[in-house]
Amino acid sequence: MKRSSFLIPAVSILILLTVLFPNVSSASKKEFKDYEILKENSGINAMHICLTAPDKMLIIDKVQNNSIHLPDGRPVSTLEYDLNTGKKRFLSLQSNTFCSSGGFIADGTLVSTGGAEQIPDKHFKAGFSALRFFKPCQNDKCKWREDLNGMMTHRWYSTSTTLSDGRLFILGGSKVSIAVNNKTMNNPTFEFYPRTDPTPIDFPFLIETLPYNLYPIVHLMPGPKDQTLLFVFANKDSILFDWDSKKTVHKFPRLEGASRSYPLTGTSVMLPLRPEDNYIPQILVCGGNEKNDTKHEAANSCGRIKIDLSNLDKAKWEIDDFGGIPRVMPDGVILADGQILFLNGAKTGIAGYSSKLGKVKNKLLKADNPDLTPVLYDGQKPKGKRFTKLNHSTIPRLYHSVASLLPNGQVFISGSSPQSDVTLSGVKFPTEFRIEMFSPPYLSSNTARATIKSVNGSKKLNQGPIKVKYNKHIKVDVELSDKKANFTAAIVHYGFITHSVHMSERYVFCDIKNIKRKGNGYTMDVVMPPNGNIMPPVPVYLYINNNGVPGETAVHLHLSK
Ligand SMILES: *[C@@H]1O[C@H](CO)[C@@H](O)[C@H](O)[C@H]1NC(C)=O
Ligand SMILES: *[C@@H]1O[C@H](CO)[C@@H](O)[C@H](O)[C@H]1NC(C)=O
Ligand SMILES: *[C@@H]1O[C@H](CO)[C@@H](O)[C@H](O)[C@H]1NC(C)=O
Ligand SMILES: *[C@@H]1O[C@H](CO)[C@@H](O)[C@H](O)[C@H]1NC(C)=O
Ligand SMILES: *[C@@H]1O[C@H](CO)[C@@H](O)[C@H](O)[C@H]1NC(C)=O
Ligand SMILES: *[C@@H]1O[C@H](CO)[C@@H](O)[C@H](O)[C@H]1NC(C)=O
Ligand SMILES: [Cu+2]
Repeated sequence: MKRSSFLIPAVSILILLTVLFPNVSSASKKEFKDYEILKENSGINAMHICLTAPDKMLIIDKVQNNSIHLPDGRPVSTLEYDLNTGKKRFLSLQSNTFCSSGGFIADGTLVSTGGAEQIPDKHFKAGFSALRFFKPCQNDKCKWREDLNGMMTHRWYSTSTTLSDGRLFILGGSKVSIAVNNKTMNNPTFEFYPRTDPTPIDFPFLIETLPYNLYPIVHLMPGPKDQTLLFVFANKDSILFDWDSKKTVHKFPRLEGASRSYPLTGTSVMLPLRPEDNYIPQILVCGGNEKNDTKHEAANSCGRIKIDLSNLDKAKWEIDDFGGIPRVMPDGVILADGQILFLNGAKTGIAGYSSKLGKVKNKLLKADNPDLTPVLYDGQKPKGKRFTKLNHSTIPRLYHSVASLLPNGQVFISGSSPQSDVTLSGVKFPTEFRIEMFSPPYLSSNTARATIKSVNGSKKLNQGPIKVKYNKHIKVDVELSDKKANFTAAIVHYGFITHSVHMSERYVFCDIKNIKRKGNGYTMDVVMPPNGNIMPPVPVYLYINNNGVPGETAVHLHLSK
């Protein structure tokens, strides 16, 4: 019980009481506060995060003047945070991870890609072409392994995306750390990990989209097994790219209005994929700014495009507002029920520091008027009815802040570091180490939450991912008192999260067959998606929802051929 709950002990006891005495549930449910600030903070800035186990958040900062140190005296730049206990396990790296990217590969290893310049006085090497490998483990012993020249070129602010074959596609970036990309420093190429080509491969789209094209948005296109297509968006433009033939196969119309890429940073999510819609994708791009201007109001707009590959000429952007709130540097988190939570960021300005890295404190703010109010987006509703404003937070989350869904349906929120180095006081927006657990509205619903008891015959849940295969039916047993249960099932990959880009984030609904009442619950067959283009062969979490309310905890699975 304790393992699957990320709450402070007092709340855990209430949850336990709920399980033992379901009738007191309405009393305990009120304990899901909208924002709970955890007792233990992150210790370093959560510039990049990635859930590597159901209760382990891997946090990656840049190399900066953190007050916690490794045994060798260097500042900690990465650690594993235990969501149950708040314990931090410090990890060591030799290279600078400043503004890097990452993603999982088929064997379940997280690969961190790129970074920035060396920091000689802190004994960190350049991370521009580094690859770093983290293979999650059950014994708290796993460490980073590094290959300082694992990539063929320098990549700062590049994007990594897991492909259907379980490789990583690493795109773009600049050759140095830079306030706005330019022709000289641009790296308009891509490469794969594991490497298959002798040189980086040209990607002219990243020349056409200068200067606002860093951290390009990439979504793996769902489709048949041997399809090899990516949707790539930068600035205001987007294409379909075939990574096998290495050719652009379609150019979409321009998304008019704001620029959406760094430093005029917006965000993007692919809406949940549904078997009943033949997995036809719809992509949402929201926020950003029209002008490279620290005082200019951010964009209150979103574009949404449906991409039916059999009728590409019909793919047009539909413009919506952004829930009535202008927002630059938003995070887009697909929640357990498939709705999208947009949060973090600011109402005015752009991303970045105002001064050169490591020199002066940021007196001149690049962004201001923090967006404390998240908006919820229901993609199934008609335009004009999709957004709802939620309760506001009290903590500004500006440049270098993050958010991720968790297996228990809550959202992990951390970071904010708009200064060039750790600055805890004397500035309007200090470096922020506090972690918030946000409870979406479904956690205050009165609907009973299912508890998954076994998956494909295994009762050993969330102690390492359970291997499952594409296209197969897996038997899932749940405990649930509700006699009129209304189930949906989904598998979710949270991805690698940094700078408003949720790399490889993906939500796929699964068909359910043969639902039967069994004991004090149900048994059912959940159908895994057909192939790696629907969900790549990576670690995912299985959610069983009742009337859209997620179960007590999702279960860690690993899809493979
Ligand atoms: C949202 O805020 C209102 C007013 O402060 C409060 O009554 C309500 O409980 C909050 N919702 C949640 C889920 O905490
Ligand atoms: C780093 O922090 C130490 C104290 O923790 C302080 O003395 C030093 O000035 C800081 N360095 C920079 C570059 O901010
Ligand atoms: C590109 O940026 C670099 C680094 O900031 C700068 O030195 C260079 O002059 C810029 N080049 C152009 C063509 O703007
Ligand atoms: C963006 O604005 C900054 C000042 O904030 C300026 O130094 C820079 O040249 C501008 N870049 C472009 C491409 O307009
Ligand atoms: C269920 O587990 C068995 C081994 O116990 C395995 O052979 C089978 O492929 C698994 N089913 C799925 C859907 O992965
Ligand atoms: C079942 O739950 C879904 C939400 O997940 C809802 O849209 C649907 O209306 C519900 N069906 C019934 C019969 O209540
Ligand atoms: Cu950055």
